Amino acid sequence: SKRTKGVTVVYPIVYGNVATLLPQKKVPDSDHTHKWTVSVRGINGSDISHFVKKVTFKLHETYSNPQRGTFVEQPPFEITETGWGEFELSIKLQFVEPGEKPVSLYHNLRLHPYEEDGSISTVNRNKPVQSFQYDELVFTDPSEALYQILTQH
Ligand code: SLL
Repeated sequence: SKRTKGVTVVYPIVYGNVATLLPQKKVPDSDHTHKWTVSVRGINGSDISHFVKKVTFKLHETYSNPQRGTFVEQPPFEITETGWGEFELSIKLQFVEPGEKPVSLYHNLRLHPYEEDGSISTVNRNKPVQSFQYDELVFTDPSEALYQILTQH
């Protein structure tokens, strides 16, 4: 639909991961040590599907092809995998208005409980690890339809 003029809408989001240590030998014939979930949400876990149509999670090249670029078209926008290492993944958001440019976010997947000096904590080894960041999506002159969607929630 028609674009607004001179309008900026800022929408707060939270994205990141939780990770837990797998019980040993949980994934047969693999060296996977952790189970993790990467997600993107609104503040306080709120749903963003009123304006987000599709989220594509792009994983490290050590993941096999079908898993490497996984897209999600329904909330919750998250994926759960197992693995052995940390890496930077991208999270691409596509919006319900096709004219609105996709936005890519980058997250460093975290599996290990780090101490302040950067070493891996052994005492906290069995506790779930969380790494989330707050960010803002900035829409400049969104379509009038998207403007309505973003501001009526
Ligand atoms: C590292 N630079 O060496 C990082 C890369 C990649 C982690 C970590 C693959 C799992 C699978 C996986 O966990 N990759 O093979 O399905 O630490």
